[in-house]
Amino acid sequence: QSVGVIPVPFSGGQKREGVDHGPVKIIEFGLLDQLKELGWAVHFDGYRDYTQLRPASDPPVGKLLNTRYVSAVTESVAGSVQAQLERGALALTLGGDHSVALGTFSGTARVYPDAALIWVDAHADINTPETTDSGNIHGCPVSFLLGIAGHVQELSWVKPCLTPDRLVYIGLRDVDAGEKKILKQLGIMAFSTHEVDKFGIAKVVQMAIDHVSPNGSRPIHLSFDVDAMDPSVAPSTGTPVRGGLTFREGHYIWRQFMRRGVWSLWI
Ligand code: DIR
Ligand code: MN
Ligand code: MN
Ligand code: MN
Repeated sequence: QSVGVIPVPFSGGQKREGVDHGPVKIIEFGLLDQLKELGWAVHFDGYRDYTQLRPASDPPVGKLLNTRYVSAVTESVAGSVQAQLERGALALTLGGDHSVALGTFSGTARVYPDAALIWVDAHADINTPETTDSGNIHGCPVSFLLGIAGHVQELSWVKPCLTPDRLVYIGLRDVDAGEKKILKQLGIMAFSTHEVDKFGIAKVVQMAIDHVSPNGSRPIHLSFDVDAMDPSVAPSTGTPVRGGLTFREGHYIWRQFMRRGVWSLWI
């Protein structure tokens, strides 16, 4: 089994520098060797300099910040993910901030149009250009993927490629008011940390998979925001939220997805 590792050292989807160091650090700490030890054939093309895609001028589009930059980077990432999947590999994207999921899921949907999305995060990242308070696109990717963001010319390469029934959340505990309305309106299934306490992580993961991929019928894209984890185990995130997943709960989720689909990790 082959895995294509795609590092995306990018932080333009939010305001804090540093999240862009994630992929380099993860690889420096030995990810590629660890994957090889687990028996994976590892495909790694090295680092791309995404800063070259930074436009000279990138004024706000409504409330959205760095829209052109995010758009260029994520469109490129979509192509990289698509290329790995087309050669039959698993795509493992390392962010970077979560705006990059615009690229990872869009690239996945090009190859697997019925793909489901499991979003592990303290946040729902389903703000629209209207509901966002921060203007950070890392809080908005899901609304663009669902096609409920309205038309944003600068991000028009992103096509609606997800439906509410193919989306499920695990780990939510910091959801904006506008996001709560959207989740309710669209009937999106979400397991907050409350449900993790109530049912245990094993049952939650099973229910999540059964919901988006009944009888294993759909390929699954796992989008894992490291802020889903408790800050005591994963402090290096731009937006820590207390009360997160334990080290073992986080590991449990990853183990259950081994060989099930397409992974990505966000800092
Ligand atoms: C917040 C934070 N809801 C926003 N989102 C984060 O900016 O829209 N997502 N941190 O991971
Ligand atoms: Mn996120
Ligand atoms: Mn984030
Ligand atoms: Mn988050």
